[in-house]
Amino acid sequence: MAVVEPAAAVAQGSRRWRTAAVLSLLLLACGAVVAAPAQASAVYNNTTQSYGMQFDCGLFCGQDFKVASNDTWGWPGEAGTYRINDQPNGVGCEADDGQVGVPDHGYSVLRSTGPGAKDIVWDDYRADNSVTARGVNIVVSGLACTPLGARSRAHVRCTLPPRRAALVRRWFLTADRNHDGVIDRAEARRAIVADFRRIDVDRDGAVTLKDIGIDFRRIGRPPVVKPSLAYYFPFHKARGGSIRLVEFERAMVVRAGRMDRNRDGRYSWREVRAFYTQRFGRCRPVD
Ligand SMILES: [Ca+2]
Ligand SMILES: [Ca+2]
Ligand SMILES: [Ca+2]
Repeated sequence: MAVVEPAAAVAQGSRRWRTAAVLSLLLLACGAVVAAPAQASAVYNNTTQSYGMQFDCGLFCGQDFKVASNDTWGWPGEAGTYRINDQPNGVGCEADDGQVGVPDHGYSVLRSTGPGAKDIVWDDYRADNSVTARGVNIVVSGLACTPLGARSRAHVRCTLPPRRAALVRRWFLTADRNHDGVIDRAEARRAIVADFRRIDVDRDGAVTLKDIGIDFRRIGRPPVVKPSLAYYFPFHKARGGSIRLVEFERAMVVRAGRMDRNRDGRYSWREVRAFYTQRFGRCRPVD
């Protein structure tokens, strides 16, 4: 066994202490990153009607859902962007670009201003319950905001509102890791994996009701979490209490397939912008 001289032992101890301190600081720093609060994107429908909604939480992440009267729907993880797209009710989207979709978005509350499905406003809140937008008007469906309902696309011109365009562009540039202007299959998969990790709030490799509960508590108005994962993730089809990456990826790849117009397995900015313009664009007639 090697004998350590007292002075050397002190120096060695000092080095160990410094190493331990550095490691502790690194762990603390990593912990701070891991513990950074994700924010649920939630919709509180405090109206007398149910509404169909479109939700997007990343370039290849999103789904459509319905939120019933006096009910709540939400998705764990960081901010998302959504719009009402409820053709049977004849409701379109908020009248201006609004605040929905900014990174600090927490939740929205829908309120009735009259008896009809179109008589609603919504208020947007950050996760700390401060208001980002109040009483944003809802536009009746039609050319103004819903190209999906446009009868003749040959006679309308649709564009993405600036804030949403900036958000989608940011998603695109993040996903395009090699900066060649196109997202290939590998880049798309990495983006989907990153989205999955954001919604797997407790990082146990599966998305469960626990993740939803944790994240909803982080916004100041936690709803009662329903005992059905399929309510929050309609693609899940009630097959058990957890969603693994493979299931999430399968669902999101199907969704992304609608984006790949020329079927080459890659996503250009033009294709991505067209997809999101269809979902979130504003249209006006052209001569
Ligand atoms: Ca690329
Ligand atoms: Ca989890
Ligand atoms: Ca393509």
